[in-house]
Amino acid sequence: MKSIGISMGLQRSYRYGVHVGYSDAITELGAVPLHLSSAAIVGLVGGPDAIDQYIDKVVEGLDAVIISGGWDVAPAMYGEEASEWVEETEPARDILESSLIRAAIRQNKRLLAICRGIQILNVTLGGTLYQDLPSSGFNNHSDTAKEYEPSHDLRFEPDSLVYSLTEGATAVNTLHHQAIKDLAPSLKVTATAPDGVIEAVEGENIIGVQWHPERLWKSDRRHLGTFAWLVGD
Ligand SMILES: [Mn+2]
Repeated sequence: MKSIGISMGLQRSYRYGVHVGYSDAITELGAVPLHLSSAAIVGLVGGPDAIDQYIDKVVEGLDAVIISGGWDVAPAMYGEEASEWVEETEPARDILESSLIRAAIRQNKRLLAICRGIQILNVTLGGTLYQDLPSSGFNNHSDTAKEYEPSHDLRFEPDSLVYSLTEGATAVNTLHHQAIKDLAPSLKVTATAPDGVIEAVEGENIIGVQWHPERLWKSDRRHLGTFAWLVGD
């Protein structure tokens, strides 16, 4: 039985948490979800190398990793000052997830990065983010009234993995106010929104999506496809 790591983050009530749709998807597919929070690394001494060594051991025990949604990535992670539009951040989570991403890539484990996940993925691999979409000239991508249903269309690269996995579902929910700006060199864009916002990227054993399939698959099974890829052989 496969074990799938799922990152989680601080909630506004100062409890660690993550939407149940991620773990339910993994359970539905016959694998075991294991949640990972920044509490795993805050007590480690020895700096970044010690964190990477520890997380490398953690990932050795996993078959694949989900980097989940959450608060904003701290702009310091991509060398910028935070603008007035940046909301809550959790710097320890940025460090945890960057380390998980590097370990998964080193070990050729599959990686599914969702919402905040696609953003920290891009930053970890050398890219940057729009700190806020509406104030950067894009549409509002935070449609919380449609958390569990499609809100905007997608334009897929037709030969992409994510297009084949989602079986023609061309509209998605949208619960983000940041997005990829400069793309990391090792990633390619495989879907965009009508206003040009990057909505999916792929790399070797990596899929990143800006939408939330964990909140769509129970009403539309096509959105289980990316999780099925993650758990598959
Ligand atoms: Mn969107």
